[in-house]
Amino acid sequence: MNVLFESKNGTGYLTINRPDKLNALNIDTINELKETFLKVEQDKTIKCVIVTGSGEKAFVAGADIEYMQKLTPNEALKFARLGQETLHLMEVSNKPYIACVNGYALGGGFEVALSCDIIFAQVNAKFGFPEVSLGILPGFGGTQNLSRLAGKLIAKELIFSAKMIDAAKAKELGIVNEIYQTREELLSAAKELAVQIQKNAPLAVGFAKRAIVDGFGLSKEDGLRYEASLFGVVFSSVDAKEGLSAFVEKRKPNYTGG
Ligand code: CO8
Repeated sequence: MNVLFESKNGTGYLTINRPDKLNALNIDTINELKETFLKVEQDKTIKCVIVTGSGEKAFVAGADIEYMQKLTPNEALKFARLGQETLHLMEVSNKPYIACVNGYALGGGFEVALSCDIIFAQVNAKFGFPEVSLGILPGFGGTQNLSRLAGKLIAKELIFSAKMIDAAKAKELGIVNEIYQTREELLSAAKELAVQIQKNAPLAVGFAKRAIVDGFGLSKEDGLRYEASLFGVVFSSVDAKEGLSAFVEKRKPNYTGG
């Protein structure tokens, strides 16, 4: 299995698992990722997902170069579309995805992290887009997602130069939420955040994600209208009634997801 998945107490733990190849994404790994994301969507008990890589050295060192080398241009285009569609499943999901970047996050690996909602990094993390040094360009959404997250100037500098940056620089550029010293600290911080997210009303968290992710491409005015329409829908939910009543009645809310 190139992708390991288990769920415990409402949190899904997804591990990209080809440590001998620094978790490089070949077609089997992309297909397994896609299957896993689709399963997560169907499982109502999973409220949040943590994504990491196997081994000590890498989150994901990119798309599998040996695999890509054998592709025809048409197959490469299809591979890029499959990778984009697969990673996009995290963005269209209402469940928050937390990347735990434990080492190299290069090319397609950086793109996996950029498709997550929160990025935590271990101090040894290295981010970069080496593609142009290989004669290709990012193809799993990197040009779009990095410029949206960090701005076009930063995206152009990193993508044109193919240079790697460390976790501290990535945090300075707003690409990383927090940095942790050890892998244990990294995973336990992600778990703690997942627990904190799960205490909240799932529909409200999901709709807040929609407002931020889908609203990003809209004009401010349209974004505000979109936010208000989502607010109206969430306001009619069982959990909204429960949350507001619990506050007034000075008790803890009991959210059911309705
Ligand atoms: N693909 C395939 N194998 C890889 C990859 C990769 N991306 N990265 C590492 N490996 C393999 C190595 O070949 C090696 O295998 P083996 O032991 O069988 O020789 C093993 O993993 C360990 O790697 P190294 O010995 O190289 O480890 P080092 O610690 O010396 O170096 C590096 C670590 C710096 C991360 C180095 O491995 C490296 O430069 N890797 C390639 C990084 C890279 O260029 N990534 C970007 C790939 S392109 C991409 O992601 C495009 C995405 C969009 C695709 C669009 C579809 C067409």
